[in-house]
Amino acid sequence: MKIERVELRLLRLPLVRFFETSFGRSYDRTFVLVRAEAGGVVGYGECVADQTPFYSPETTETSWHILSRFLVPRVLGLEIAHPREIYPALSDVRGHNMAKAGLEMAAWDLYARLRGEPLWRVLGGNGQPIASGVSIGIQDSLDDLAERVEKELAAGYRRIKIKVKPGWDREAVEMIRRRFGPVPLMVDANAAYVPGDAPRLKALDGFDLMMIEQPLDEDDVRDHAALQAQLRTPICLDESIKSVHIAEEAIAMRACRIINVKPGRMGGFRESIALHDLCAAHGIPVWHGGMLESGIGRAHNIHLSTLPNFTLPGDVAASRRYYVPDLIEPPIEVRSDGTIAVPGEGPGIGVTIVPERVEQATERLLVCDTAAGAVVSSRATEPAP
Ligand code: OSB
Ligand code: MG
Repeated sequence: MKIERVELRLLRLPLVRFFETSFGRSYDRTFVLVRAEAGGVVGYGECVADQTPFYSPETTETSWHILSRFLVPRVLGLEIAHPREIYPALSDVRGHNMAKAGLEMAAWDLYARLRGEPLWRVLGGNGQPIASGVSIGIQDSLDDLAERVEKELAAGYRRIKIKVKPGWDREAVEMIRRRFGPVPLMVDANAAYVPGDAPRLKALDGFDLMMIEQPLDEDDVRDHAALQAQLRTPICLDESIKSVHIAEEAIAMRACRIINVKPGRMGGFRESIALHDLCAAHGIPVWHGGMLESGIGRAHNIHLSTLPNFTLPGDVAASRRYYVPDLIEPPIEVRSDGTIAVPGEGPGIGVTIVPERVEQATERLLVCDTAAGAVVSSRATEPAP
């Protein structure tokens, strides 16, 4: 397969409802959509870098820069037998895993479509429905939080995750246990605590949480190990796990008992599969994280979630929690048993993208074509009203 043309689009989509984490509140999502073409067939990838460098150092603009200036030129016209060759072909570019993943995942979708196969099959999954959980952001009040939890449990989701930070942790968990009983519950701190907060985190030990996600800084793998030794609740690492190598060290140090897989954070599917396999070999269960993806990135996540070691419900939920309308039709739906079916409208990611909605959300467009050797056209548009 030879990628002959790549289109980058900067899209902006308003969120149905704001999403707040320990690092801030968002009302919309701006991201780069990658469209790769070979032999008249097209594949898509969604780059999950955010407008702000608060979850990771990458942003929408750094991903645009790295993709257009360094990554796309490395794969355009490159003859490859399999998309697993993409990540190594980008290895002289250090870091920028989200930018790499956007392009690499478009190549996997393209490869599956060229073969006429669903993405899950080329990834090594089983294509069965996945168990879905929700990530509920920090709210203005505990009553607002209770309302959100009630709504998501009624929708059937298999576990509730709430975002926490110092000052919005124990009280929130206590309220949920008091009002909703022993529902599957976990918390995600997005690195909001420091090692000195250990007593505060130990105070959560009595609430039978499934796990505490990323309490400390992403570089504090050893501090996570020290914290895990004091906690009964399993620690799950998210931000820290930026490579298979770091995951090996974290597992060896017992810094976590669970790992969250996000292809954007890992640099794409190749490294995500390697992480999945490493965890399986060490008895570490994994679940699929979310980055507020549109239906396109969401579809990728669902396919990967059908690999066998994804034994815990992920943050891959229905479209309607994020974007109405979504970029795809029909939207991703959760069923009353809390599962999501793998989209199967055709090969690859198996969703139908609505071109007018993509066009409407486009703020910038860049087309790179092998025929012309480089960029053949570029257009900047005003944000859609
Ligand atoms: O830490 O998992 C996270 C969203 C943006 C950035 C980081 C995270 C999240 C979520 C939302 O928790 C998951 C989702 O619903 O897509
Ligand atoms: Mg997280």
